[in-house]
Amino acid sequence: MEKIKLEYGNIMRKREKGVFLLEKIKTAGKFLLSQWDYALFVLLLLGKVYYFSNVSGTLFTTLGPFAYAGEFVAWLFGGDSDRIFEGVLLISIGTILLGTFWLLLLYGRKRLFWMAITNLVLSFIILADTLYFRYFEDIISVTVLMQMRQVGDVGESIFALFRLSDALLMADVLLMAILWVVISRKKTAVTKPSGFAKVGTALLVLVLGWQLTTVPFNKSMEDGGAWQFNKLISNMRVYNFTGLLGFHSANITRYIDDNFINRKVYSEDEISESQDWFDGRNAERMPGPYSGMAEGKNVIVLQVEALQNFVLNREVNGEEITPNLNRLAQENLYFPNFYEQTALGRTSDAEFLLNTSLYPTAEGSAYMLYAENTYDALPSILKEQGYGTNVFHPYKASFWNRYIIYPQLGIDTFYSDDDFEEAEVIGWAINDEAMLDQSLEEMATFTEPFYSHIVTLTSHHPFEMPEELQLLNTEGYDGYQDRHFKNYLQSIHYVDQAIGKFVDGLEQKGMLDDTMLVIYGDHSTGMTANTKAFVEFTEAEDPLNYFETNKNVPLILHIPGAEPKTFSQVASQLDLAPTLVDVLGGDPAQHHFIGRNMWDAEGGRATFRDGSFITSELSFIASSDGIYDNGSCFWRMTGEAMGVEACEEPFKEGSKELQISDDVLRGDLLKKFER
Ligand code: GP9
Ligand code: MN
Repeated sequence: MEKIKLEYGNIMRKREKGVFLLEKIKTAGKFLLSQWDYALFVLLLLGKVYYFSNVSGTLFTTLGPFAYAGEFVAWLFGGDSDRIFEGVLLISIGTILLGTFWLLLLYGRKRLFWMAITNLVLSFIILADTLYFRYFEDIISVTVLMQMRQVGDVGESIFALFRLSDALLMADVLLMAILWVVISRKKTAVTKPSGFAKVGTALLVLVLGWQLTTVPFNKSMEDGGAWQFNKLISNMRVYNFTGLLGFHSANITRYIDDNFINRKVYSEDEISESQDWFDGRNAERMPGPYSGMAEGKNVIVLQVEALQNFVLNREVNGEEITPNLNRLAQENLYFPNFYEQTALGRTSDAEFLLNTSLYPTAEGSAYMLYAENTYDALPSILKEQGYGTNVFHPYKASFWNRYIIYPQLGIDTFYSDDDFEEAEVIGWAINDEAMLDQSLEEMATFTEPFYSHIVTLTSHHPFEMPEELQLLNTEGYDGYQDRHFKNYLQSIHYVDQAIGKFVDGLEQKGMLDDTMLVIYGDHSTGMTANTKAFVEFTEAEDPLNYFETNKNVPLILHIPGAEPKTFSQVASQLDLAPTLVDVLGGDPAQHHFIGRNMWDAEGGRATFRDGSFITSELSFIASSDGIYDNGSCFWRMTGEAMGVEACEEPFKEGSKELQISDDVLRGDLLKKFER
């Protein structure tokens, strides 16, 4: 009897335990279910960022919801489902969770209130980005907000871009507000959820959000994205790795980091030391032989994508690669020893060198990183001399942040992709021939004098041309391992024709005699020592030749009335602004240019971002570890390797210039100099 009783008690206890556990699960389940409002809120926000991705034509995900769920589960169990990482879906969910998980700690009216506020803020950001994108093809960054004065001018047009569907982005905010008012009036008792359940759920969501944000982000960084993310080509490129909310937090973090946490504050002494350096440089300036010769003339600067000097005056199967540039070089002033100094900012760095005569930054594009700075820029200087200033470039205005920095540099009008009429697209944009033709037609209507900077694009890597425009006979070049070199020749041959037509057009319109024309290449082709054909063609087998060939771009100057002449001195993109100001009748010594007058045959030196340099006698190739002693110094005449001591003097001068330039940018020093 005793035994039976005991067993009965055991069973009862077990049963009670089971019931208790069941109760717990039920409460937990109930609690989770009661979070449906939060889940709905997350879904709504996800829908909104998806809306932005649709408007901006960017990739949200490549899979439909079911296929996605399938692949996701497969991935969770160790499957190799990389497609779930395509687009910004995962990171969008992750960042939404990170931004909102704290709402789970609240309940009842309080939660609804804060949910409505969060919704208002986030929805407003998404709406603002949507409208902004329609106009600028860009996301609103801190820099954009800082430059609101310029953006303000187009404010009206932005609102004209409002679509009825955009109202959906804000509709639920209104609903939430109404709901809140209704609930506030009713005095219903709400049961307080257990603190454990609240905190547990919030923590769970926080961890989930963190994982969904960092796993896809780290993955894309490892897959080669880090370079693009850090280089800051454009905000939209960053967005592709972070999603919309992620973009804003990365952008704000970077801004705070640069401007507050890691900001170098320059003392009065440092500022005046830097100013003294410029004074010293200006004291050395001498007027050149063409000083003032083009005063009052129009200026057209033709910056040609990836045009290098090695193609000039060279033939393939008996045919000139660049007959037009060869002719122009022969009939005008030609600098065969002109070097490009761009760094990570590629085309934008070449523009920056021309405009400011400062070095590009080592961290990324100055156009992106220092768009708010004060500059002593060529377009502004010419503006003061009565010039109308403009840029023609048939690509997205937001690329390289051009539309933001141009007003800062003194550019009045920027003709970007939408301002050109439709024409055959080659590579990234409408072809150079059409672009140059349309630009010329527009220039012919300008009040004189004008300054036009044209940035071409057809000969962009990978240099592919449509069959019918491959007009150079490259027979015999087909056998090479890769087609890059052959494509490059075809592409440059085509661009050369387009330039020829453009110059003929200027002549026919009677504009050439009133115009100073400047033609140069922006940077190297990106072909490396592995491109056998390129190395063979340029005889760049040894490191010195390879180095010099890659940095060498042509410079041709047409100054009305000047006799043709070839200048053998070393000059660089940094020297463009002071040289042009001098020829145009201004005084470069009144400005803050690091470059020199190109006519100074003795002092020519091209220093590159890593400290390497070329002078008429010496070439120094800096070592990638940054240690001076590990670099290589050459005597150029013979190609002989020297001890590094022989290169020390020009290296030090160049390094000083790089440091001055970096200080000017980091400390926005031009604003602080006493003028
Ligand atoms: C696009 C163009 C790109 O606007 O500047 O050229 P890149 O910088 O890649 O040489
Ligand atoms: Mn370029």
